[in-house]
Amino acid sequence: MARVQIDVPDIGGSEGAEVIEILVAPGDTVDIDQGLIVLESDKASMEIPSTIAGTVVELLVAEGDELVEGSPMVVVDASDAAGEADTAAQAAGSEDAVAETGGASADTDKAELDREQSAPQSPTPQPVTPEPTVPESATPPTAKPVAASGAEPTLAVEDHGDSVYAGPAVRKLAREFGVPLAAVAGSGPHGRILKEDLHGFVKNSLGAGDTKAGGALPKVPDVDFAQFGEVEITERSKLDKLTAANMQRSWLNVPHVTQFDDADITELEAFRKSLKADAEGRGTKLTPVPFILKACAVALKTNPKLNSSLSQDGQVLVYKKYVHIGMAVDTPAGLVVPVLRDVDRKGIWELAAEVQEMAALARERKLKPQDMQGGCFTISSLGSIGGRGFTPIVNPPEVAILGVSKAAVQPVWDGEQFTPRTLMPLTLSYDHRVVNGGDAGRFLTGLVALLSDTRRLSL
Ligand code: CAO
Repeated sequence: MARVQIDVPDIGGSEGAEVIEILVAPGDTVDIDQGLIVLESDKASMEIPSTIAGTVVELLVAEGDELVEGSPMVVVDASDAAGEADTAAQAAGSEDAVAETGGASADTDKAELDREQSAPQSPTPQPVTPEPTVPESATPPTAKPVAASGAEPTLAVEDHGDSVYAGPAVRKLAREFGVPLAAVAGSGPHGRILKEDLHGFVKNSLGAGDTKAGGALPKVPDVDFAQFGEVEITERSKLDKLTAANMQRSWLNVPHVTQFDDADITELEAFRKSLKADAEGRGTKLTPVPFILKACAVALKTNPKLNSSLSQDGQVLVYKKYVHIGMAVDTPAGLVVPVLRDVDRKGIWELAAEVQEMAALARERKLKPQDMQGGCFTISSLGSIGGRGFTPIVNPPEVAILGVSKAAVQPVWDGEQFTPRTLMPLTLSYDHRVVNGGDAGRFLTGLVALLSDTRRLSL
């Protein structure tokens, strides 16, 4: 009897690879090319095959171990004649001895090898001197001839744990999808599971709303509310349905973070109220919104990342040199967001008139599609409605949105005493793929400074 230690072959690259699956157990008989363990590195998953036929005597690894080339994996006992011949030949590294076996081709599925690009070098078997301890009941191994070029890794292997036939690439994909391979019907030779089988399984599961396979959104079940009391069912407006789809798309795609602050608008309010008569004379109304628009335009110019958009593939940022700002308008038909153009180039009176005009058009449903396009940033002001704060949802492809809540007079400590100040709560939600906390913090702090001292708007 000869015990042979099989080490990890050249697996390409110096970094280690993790043992993610052990395919054999002590007492198992293995053939040449039969998978022993599956390793996974950052780049690939690969099955490491046995180079000899025999009986597994000892496992030298456990799942989770990090292995490198030369790490001992398994000890195999090759006790029958053919096996010993092969073993001796390989152990000695003798090409001649291998050739004497007839140089027959290894039992490797070449088509699979072509399909799945994971090809570590052959493991190097090393003889182990101590006497083997083979279970008496162990089935004698049946050695197979080895190709003159040495055994290539076999990708079509039997999963001894669950009788699943699949190669490492398919196993890796299944792990990524969270698909239990035992649930997938294989269409390959001998029921082998192919990538196409896995794709089909995932597609069907998504169609059936089966979330166990991963990926699909769990559905909220429909409920017959009439069983609990009287109900009235109404059709949703097209606008409401469109808004719902946009909100969900944003919520699912954009990693949101929301930042909070208060702007001290005491002076701004005094100034604004002093202009009330002027506003009436101009036939308009001066609310805090035009000041907020103007301050946002200045802050966007100073913090251009918040005036950018991310390309769909995430590779580039598009910085816009213009500052068009959307303004959410609450209408009986639903939410609409007309866009005010070139806010950075307009004065407060011009903006005040435009806010009124756009809000009126929105409520009368007279906005044209182009009136709602091209926004770089959005303001959602609930200041006239109330509330102390809310977290708005980013309006992609924009990367940030400002929520404005109702200003209120509050006591503020000035270092010596509490003084009554008018504070306006602001919340900034942003796409954290693009905007970092620092960017958002600088933007919001700058905005608060501008609104707290409107003289800065002219700087
Ligand atoms: N704090 C306190 N008072 C405020 C305020 C604030 N932050 N913002 C506005 N106000 C006051 C205004 O000054 C005005 O009072 P006065 O007439 O006494 O000055 C009053 O509230 C009404 O303002 P308005 O609503 O007529 O005008 P506006 O410029 O403030 O807002 C618009 C215009 C179109 C933004 C607003 O009407 C609107 O539709 N807001 C809703 C936005 C929305 O739905 N967002 C949620 C989107 S997500 O579902």
